[in-house]
Amino acid sequence: MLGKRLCDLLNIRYPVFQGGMAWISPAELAAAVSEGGGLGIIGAGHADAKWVREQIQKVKTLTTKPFGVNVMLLSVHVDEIMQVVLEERVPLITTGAGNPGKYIEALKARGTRVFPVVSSVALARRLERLGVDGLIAEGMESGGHIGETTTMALVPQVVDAVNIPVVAAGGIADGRGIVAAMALGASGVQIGTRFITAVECPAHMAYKEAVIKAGDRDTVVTGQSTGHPVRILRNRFARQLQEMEKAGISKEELEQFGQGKYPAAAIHGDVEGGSPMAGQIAGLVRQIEPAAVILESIMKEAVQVMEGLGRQLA
Ligand code: TUI
Repeated sequence: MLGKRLCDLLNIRYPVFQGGMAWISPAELAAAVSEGGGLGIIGAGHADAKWVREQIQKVKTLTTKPFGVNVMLLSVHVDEIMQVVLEERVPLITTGAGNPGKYIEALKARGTRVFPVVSSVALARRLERLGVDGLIAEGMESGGHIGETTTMALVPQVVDAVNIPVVAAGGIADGRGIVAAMALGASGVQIGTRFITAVECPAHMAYKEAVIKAGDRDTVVTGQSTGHPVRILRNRFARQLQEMEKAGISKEELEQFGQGKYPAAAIHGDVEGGSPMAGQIAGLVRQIEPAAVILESIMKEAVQVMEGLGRQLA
């Protein structure tokens, strides 16, 4: 069975984490993914602690299966959110956009498993020493805030550097991607972009349609010059940002211009003027389907691909 070690550790059926995407991964999506056999994850993003507590309490009413919370470490609410996670005894957290080192001891003491996202071997090693339960090695194919290394290159290097389970993220949206990640030594995968088009995902329909319409070259990385590289669907906002960067506009003004642009796209549907984050694998996403159907079809495909490969090599 694929990913058995991770499934046994976390008490889940399929070794698939749903990426905890800011604004568009509330309790409904997380519960649908967990009910479907994966690990549903509430995306805290920039939300405050009260919202995060409400979502955790709601997910507990919607499923008895394990779930997670993604804590975005650049959030101004991060300390209060960690407090809520402790109080609510969340089974697992993932972290993004920073080093969660100072929170690990308290989380472990409460039995919350910690799977930080890393984009480098150095941080992976440091966090293993601090006692995290696993890592998510996220390549630059991902949507949103990214590192510099591709999934193909990052995953085997992180796998070789540590002795804890590694979940691969970035550029994975189907069964082939799952098998490829496992071949690189990953124990599981994290999928974000494909779940934007899940029926249970509250992303605006225009955002879902933009993901479905996107082709292989339709994402760009914004914010390189401000030190916060963020991959989004290619649009007017990205072109405007690029022009401002070329014109030498200050970092502060660029960041100001980017403020609030993600909810504008994700929730209000302004996919041209906003910042619709998506990974390079958007070109592979074709339809709106329930989360459970996505999980069943990618796992069925993964098993078929594995069997096919076995026959080719035998
Ligand atoms: O976090 C993400 N993806 C995100 S977060 C986000 S919200 C945001 N808003 C404005 C600016 C930036 C972000 C949208 N998408 N993915 C996980 C991830 N974490 N990718 C890369 C990293 C990362 C980067 C550096 C993790 C650790 C890290 O370490 C820095 C250090 O302290 O060593």
